[in-house]
Amino acid sequence: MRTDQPVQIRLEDYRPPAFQVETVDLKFRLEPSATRVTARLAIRRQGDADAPLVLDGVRLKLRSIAVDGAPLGPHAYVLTDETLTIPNAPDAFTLETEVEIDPQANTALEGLYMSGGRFCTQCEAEGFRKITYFPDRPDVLARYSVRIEADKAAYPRLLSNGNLTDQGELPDGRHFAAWTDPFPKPCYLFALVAGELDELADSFVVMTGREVQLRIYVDPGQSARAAYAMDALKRSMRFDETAFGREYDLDLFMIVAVRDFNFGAMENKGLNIFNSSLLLADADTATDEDYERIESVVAHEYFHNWTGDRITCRDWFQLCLKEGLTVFRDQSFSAQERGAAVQRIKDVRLLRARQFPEDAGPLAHPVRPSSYAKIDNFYTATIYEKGAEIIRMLATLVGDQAFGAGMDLYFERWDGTATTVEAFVACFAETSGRDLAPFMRWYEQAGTPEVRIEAVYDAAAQALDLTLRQATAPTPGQPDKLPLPMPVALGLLDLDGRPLSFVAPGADTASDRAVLTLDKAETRVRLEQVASLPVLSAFRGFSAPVKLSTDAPAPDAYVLLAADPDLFNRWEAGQSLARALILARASGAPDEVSEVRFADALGRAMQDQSADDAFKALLLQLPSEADLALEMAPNADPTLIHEARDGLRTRIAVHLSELLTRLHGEMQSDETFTPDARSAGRRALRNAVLAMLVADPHAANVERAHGHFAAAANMTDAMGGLNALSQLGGAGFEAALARFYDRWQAEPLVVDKWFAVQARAAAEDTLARVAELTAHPAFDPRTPNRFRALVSNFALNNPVRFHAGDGAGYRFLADQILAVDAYNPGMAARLVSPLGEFRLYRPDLAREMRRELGRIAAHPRLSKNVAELVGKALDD
Ligand code: B3K
Ligand code: ZN
Repeated sequence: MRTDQPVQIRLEDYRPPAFQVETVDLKFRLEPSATRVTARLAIRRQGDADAPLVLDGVRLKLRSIAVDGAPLGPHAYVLTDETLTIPNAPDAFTLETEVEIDPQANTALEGLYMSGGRFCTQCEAEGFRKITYFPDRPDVLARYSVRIEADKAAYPRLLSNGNLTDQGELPDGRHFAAWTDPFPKPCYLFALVAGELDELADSFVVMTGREVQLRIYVDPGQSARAAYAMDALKRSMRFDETAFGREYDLDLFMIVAVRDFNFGAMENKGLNIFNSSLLLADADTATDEDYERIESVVAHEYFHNWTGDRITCRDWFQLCLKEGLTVFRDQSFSAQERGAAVQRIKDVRLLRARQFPEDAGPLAHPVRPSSYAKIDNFYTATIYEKGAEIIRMLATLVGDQAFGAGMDLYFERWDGTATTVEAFVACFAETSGRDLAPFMRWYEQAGTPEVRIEAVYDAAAQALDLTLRQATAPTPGQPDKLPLPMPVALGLLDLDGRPLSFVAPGADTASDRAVLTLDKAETRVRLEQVASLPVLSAFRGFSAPVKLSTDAPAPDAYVLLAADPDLFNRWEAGQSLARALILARASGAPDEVSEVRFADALGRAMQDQSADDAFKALLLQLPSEADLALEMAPNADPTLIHEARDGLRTRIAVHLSELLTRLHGEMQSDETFTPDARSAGRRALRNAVLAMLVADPHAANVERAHGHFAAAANMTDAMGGLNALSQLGGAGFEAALARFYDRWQAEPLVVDKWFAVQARAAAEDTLARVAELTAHPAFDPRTPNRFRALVSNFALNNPVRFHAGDGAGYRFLADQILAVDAYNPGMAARLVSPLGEFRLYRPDLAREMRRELGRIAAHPRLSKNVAELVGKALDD
């Protein structure tokens, strides 16, 4: 089906801006429904002499316009809904405009809007055009000064980027603050916040000895809950100095938490704005997972100061230049703080859960797309997560030293500019002396490569012959795929699990590990001096984002699960064993003997004294239903998958009942809560053990789950208990829910969890319950956190109920998309992807999914955001 699609913007059409803006003076007179914005821009022509000046502007009421102080008559400029054009602009001049905007009515939460009675902004990607007329593109870098005027009682704090240069009183109970940001920046990094906020203050001495003031602003009464974020910020600042040689540049760094925010957080220069769910935490109201996310997002936004703010993107096609790289940097930080193997497993789990399905569906796109209608639709797992994988491969391929030198070169060469992926990769080509042209294909080619490894051991020659093949399936618009250069980190073990040495091609000495490069469709490699029949451990640490299959005999995976020195592959072996067992069940042929063997292997792993609790918790979690759907594609049946996965869990719970019960008891702790990685690991393991135990819901286990919930002294344990009870359902779960709500109804972030646990419940009546909850007095679809807790969670994290056989889940989601699209297109568009995954599912389900996409497409008033995604999905 061909659908009408919004106009596409193309990378190949990129042209430098005709005009640069050198300085921007903004003056805000804040009123909730009639804010006046005066902008004085120093503009200089840099392109063609006859090019008109075209500024972006959306929903602005133009009050006045002047060039070099002289008001422009109505014939000197042209206004449309989206632009202001001055045909005969001088070469260098000052443009002054005054506009009126209505933050109160801004429900899209883009530009200047109100949240909880405060003003705040979100400009990335194209929100600044809703504040004033401006060339709203990232390659226009200017120095900003900002003056904010507002009622003092209602808006005691007035914040913007940079340093505070002036403040004072005004008549009529008003006041002002003036801010100057000395670093040139694109307008998407502009920020303003005004309102009543409590402050948490601290400071940090950077590596060259300068003291930087740190401030976190939160809702009144909440500052104690920002302590962990402050701690994470200081650790991030130190990490960027030690790992990347980058220190903070301004004298002040501020973070503000707001309740209404379309996504996680935003890296505005010197004034990060955060969704409060990613900033506020204490033991009573936040789980260890919340703490972990806060730590990584605080780091991510802080790291953007160099990768994003100091060096930004030339155009939005280069989004991965800042996002993939910054995710790579925050993952490196988390690996240091939380343990490399555990972090790697979590990162790969996320990649598989979110990015692999994207790559397998109609919305597949390259890490650097070549066209888009709404760039907001491209803040995807592909750009972020796969973008980070590319940087990781680059580091593996060129080696630590050339990678470090390449990063230094990048920072030095491109500081203060808006640049491209090519410019970035060229730095590593220079420092490593390698030809990285073929590597660019990772940025240009969509789809997950499938790699197959076949191994033949030649006992007489003591050699292992490996054949590695790669292929990538076609994706929309890219029927033919080229081979990609990828690092293959591997090692050998003997059948008893001891490391086995070998000589890799080109190596002078024997080792038990090597990194090979696969850069053709097929490569043959001979490993020499292999003393006995080996077990191959390939793609250690997930050295490339591929789907791997091998011809290894099944018992090899048990050797790896028990003994691989690479912990990632130890976990991976467990996952692949579990996957095979679940798929066997789903196909109606459970392999009971192997199930027992697998359960025994898990049991032994649980008793391994040398392993981290956090690692064991991950081992105990079976592959997700989404993961399994990918394996079963194009005939995935979510009901079968759910039942098969549950069935295996029950078998493990029964088989390991004694061990798990003992562990659950032993790991209980009365220590005061601390969010450190070791304590969090213990709680994660105990919660994972409970989740497994309740798969065998006999009376003692049910009682154990109730006990766990009732005795919880922190939110991590309470949620562990509540999640386990949700698996059991029935009156016990209802009572726990009621108690939970009673206790926490005044805490929005906890109420979000209350909605989320119900949306994720596998019970048959979940869809009806979710629909009912949309009428709950605490449900407000205009608050993104609340909406996501209920609706997005249902669609993304409850496959068995979302994919109900009668299509009711799809209808519900389509209705929600249409309703939300009317006031917040960005949020609505992010709900399209679960419907876009129809290629993976049974034909009858796929048909229903497409039908709902069609119904959305037929709606007379769709946003560009939703229209682009729905159109692409249907064109497939
Ligand atoms: N750069 C922002 C994301 C902006 C999303 C705009 N639709 C947060 C981040 O990646 O750090
Ligand atoms: Zn980012």
